[in-house]
Amino acid sequence: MIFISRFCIALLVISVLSACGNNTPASNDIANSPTPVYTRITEKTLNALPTSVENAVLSIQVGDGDPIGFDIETLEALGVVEYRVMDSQAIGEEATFRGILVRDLLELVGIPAEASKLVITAYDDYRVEIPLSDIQQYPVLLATMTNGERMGLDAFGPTRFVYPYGFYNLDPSVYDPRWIWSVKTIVIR
Ligand SMILES: Nc1nc2c(c(=O)[nH]1)N[C@H]1C(S)=C(S)[C@@H](COP(=O)(O)O)O[C@H]1N2
Ligand SMILES: [Mo]
Repeated sequence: MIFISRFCIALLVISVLSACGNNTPASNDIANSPTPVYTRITEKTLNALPTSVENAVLSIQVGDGDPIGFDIETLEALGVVEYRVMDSQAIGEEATFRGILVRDLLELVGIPAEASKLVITAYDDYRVEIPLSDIQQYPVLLATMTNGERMGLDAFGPTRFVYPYGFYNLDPSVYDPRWIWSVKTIVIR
């Protein structure tokens, strides 16, 4: 009898321990989302600003500084992550977006202390302003791939801002316009 109850306690201890060690993934974001938002695909290998990029798809400008051109490969050298999200606006269904965290791009180029927003323009001349707080709070993507494919201008590329809808409570009337596609210039102001 004693043997059996000891055995039961041992079983209980083992099951509790294994449940604890169950590797429940913690949120990978600064602002707490109930579930981890993104999966990391590659690590960062880029640590210096690119110079004389030939096939730049976009430029980023810090204040009144010179625009810094980035090609897709250089952007992706910041480390690629992905998440799946409903894209009701452009594609009209859920899609897996792969790209870099805008946060990582800003960290590379540097954010002036007085800066408060990003002013972004697209190849179709659409323009939107995004508060820097978005980038700090949410894992906003600069996507370079949708469902495993590069995006041409006709597929909302070559790069596109993607917000983690579904992981956070983001009001579409505020955030839909911030899903800017075909990004041409980003100015930190
Ligand atoms: N490049 C670009 N991105 C854009 C837009 C655009 O016209 N051009 N429209 C924005 C707006 S206002 C919204 S609501 C969403 C969806 O636009 P849609 O409803 O015109 O498809 O994408 C945003 N991103
Ligand atoms: Mo819109």
